[in-house]
Amino acid sequence: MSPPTATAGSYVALCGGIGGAKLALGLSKVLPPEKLTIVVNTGDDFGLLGLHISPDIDTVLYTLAGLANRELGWGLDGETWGFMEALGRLDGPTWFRLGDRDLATHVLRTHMLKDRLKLSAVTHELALRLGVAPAVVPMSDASVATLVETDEGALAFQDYFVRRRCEPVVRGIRFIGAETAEPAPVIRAALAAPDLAGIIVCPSNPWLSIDPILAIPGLRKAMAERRTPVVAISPLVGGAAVKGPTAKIMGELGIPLTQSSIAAHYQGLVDGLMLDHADAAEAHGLGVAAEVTATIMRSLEDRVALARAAIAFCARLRGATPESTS
Ligand code: FO1
Repeated sequence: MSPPTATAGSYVALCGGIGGAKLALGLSKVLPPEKLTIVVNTGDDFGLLGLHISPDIDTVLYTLAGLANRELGWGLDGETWGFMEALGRLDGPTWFRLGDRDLATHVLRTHMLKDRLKLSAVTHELALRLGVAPAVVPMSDASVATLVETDEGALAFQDYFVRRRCEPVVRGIRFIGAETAEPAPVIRAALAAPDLAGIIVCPSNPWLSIDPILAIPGLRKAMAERRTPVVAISPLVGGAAVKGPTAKIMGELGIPLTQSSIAAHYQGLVDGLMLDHADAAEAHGLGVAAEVTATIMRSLEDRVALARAAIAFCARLRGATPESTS
């Protein structure tokens, strides 16, 4: 793969965990690192055994560092589970699996936060130490917690997602603390950059992974005020989610499993929606520009191709000739 060119404008990507990280990796392969800011959902963050755990940040960092556990989608490659075994023997909580290698990240992050570093500074430091060059930024330094209202009552995100395996029926989703949270300063700067060429909403779960980011008023406002295209990649292919509980949640919230629903969800915020060839018949009447492409990312080549297509779509919406990113 040839190196990225220095001529491209800058891009901001909004990203959740596994699906988002795949596209973030593709973007990191085609853009110079100083031209890419990846804003990561922290609504999934939680405390366990005194540790501050930021699952989506870690998934993005590990993926960009080439260290991700490909089987699980989260955690580190070559992981061992001695800590979990010992914890189980002591009757400690084992529903959320912390691998021996991964544990080092949680311990160090927690230690740095106790030393009064902000989450964005800690994330920057971890990225440096893992050799991740693009800016990976938590959506806010303030705590914002995703709360899932279910038929069994309100559940903290990881209780719903991991402990209950997304089984309870979702009635609504809230983001506790979002109203007063400010975007991390790096995000404001990236969204105000004079060369900002596009904002890319990764194919993460719109309700669970992107909405927490958009729930931060300052971030939403900065996005609404920008003069550059925002494009989203649909997480649905052929009426089903590529991964995770997106389709189940949409069904439970009474939302049809269509590309129109995704376009409607992002209405007023995005200028374009990218959908898979399988959904070409749905490309008209979405109320936003549509781009039909291959959105399923199995290989690195797929990730790079989708990143290039998203950048080219931004260029098309700007009315510009696409920059060379090959
Ligand atoms: N997901 C699971 O389904 N089970 C786990 O035990 C689990 C542990 C875990 C540990 C560290 C980490 O960074 C992520 C982990 N995840 C686990 C993934 C995570 O809960 C979700 O994928 C995200 O929060 C949703 O994006």
